[in-house]
Amino acid sequence: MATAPTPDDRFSFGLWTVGWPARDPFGEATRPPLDPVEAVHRLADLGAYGITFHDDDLLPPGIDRAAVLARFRAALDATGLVVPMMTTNLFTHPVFKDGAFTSNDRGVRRYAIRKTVRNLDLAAELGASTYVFWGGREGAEVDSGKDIAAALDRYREAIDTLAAYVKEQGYRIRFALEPKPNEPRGDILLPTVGHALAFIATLEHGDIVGVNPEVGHEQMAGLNYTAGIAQALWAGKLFHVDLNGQRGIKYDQDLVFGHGDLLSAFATVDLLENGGYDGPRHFDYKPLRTEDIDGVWASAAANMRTYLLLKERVAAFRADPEVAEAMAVAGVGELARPTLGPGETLADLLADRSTFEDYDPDEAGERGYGYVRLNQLAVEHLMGAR
Ligand code: GLT
Ligand code: MN
Ligand code: MN
Repeated sequence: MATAPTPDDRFSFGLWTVGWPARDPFGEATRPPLDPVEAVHRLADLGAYGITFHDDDLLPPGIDRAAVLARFRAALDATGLVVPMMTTNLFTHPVFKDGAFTSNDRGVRRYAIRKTVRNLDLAAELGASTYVFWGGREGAEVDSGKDIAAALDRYREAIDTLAAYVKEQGYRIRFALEPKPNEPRGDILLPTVGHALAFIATLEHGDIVGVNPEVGHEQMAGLNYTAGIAQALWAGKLFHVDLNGQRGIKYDQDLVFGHGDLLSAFATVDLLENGGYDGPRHFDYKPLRTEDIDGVWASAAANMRTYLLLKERVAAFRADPEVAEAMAVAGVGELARPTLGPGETLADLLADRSTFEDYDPDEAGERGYGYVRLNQLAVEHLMGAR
């Protein structure tokens, strides 16, 4: 049985997750506001190591910043909880209705940069090493109303300007762009991990910019989350992850991790644990609107417990000799071998009759890869049947 979470597991939660009062487009809040200091204590008690937040989650406009920060820092000190990531709210206020860094209104774009710089200073002060950019309002509903090329120019301008600032200040902060295909905008810029990676490749300061892929956001686009973060890892750009659950192509559900596509969550944990990711395991979920405050904490614990149970199941899967055998049959390891031999040139390949003249594609085409058996082994380990 999985042990209880500890700070070594590096589980973190957004303040906006457990603190969501469950107001949705159709109904009022079903839960009272949560004191951020209580969130710190409860998350620490549950075994989390980190808490993350938007500027306005902790410091809404008009609040006594110094007093709130002093209380919050005292709670961090008392519990040992850290702030590994911070981000900016560039979506709630009406000023951002047409976007922040990509609003058609230049004044809005300049304000968005200022708002972000202010919170970057706080992130440096609190020791956050990752700064997330989720551009939920950076998009459009009307094709002729948004010049996409110009919007991408402005997006690049903002990210490069802010990244240059971080470097000038000597902050030890990296940026992580969080893709999402739609909601709240009809279509959002940088809708998938692939779009974000392509955008990052055009940046002047792209060396400190990576991605923060969210399970549900990729699945809303019908994509394979694990494959997406695998490509981000391959590119050296998986700076952070938002773990949660989603059931198919519909609105952004933000379910508990594993409460959507469980087999995919199994593969995700396998990759995160064995693929070289060393960042926080950050949960960006929403406790269901039906839950009371006890249900909120039960759901927070559920994310971590599910992750640890999957980690245990993944270890058993990897240790099973039958799995190793099925992988060998499928040629999983064989793919790591370069297609050309050491020092071999294309001319050598062309001269090698075994690759073409003497190669029998019909015979090679008869090979079975045994992927179904391999997947069934995964399913059985996942179900605790092996
Ligand atoms: C918002 C969004 C999340 C982002 C958060 C960071 S805010 O709740 O739905 O996916 O990660 O800005
Ligand atoms: Mn998210
Ligand atoms: Mn989401």
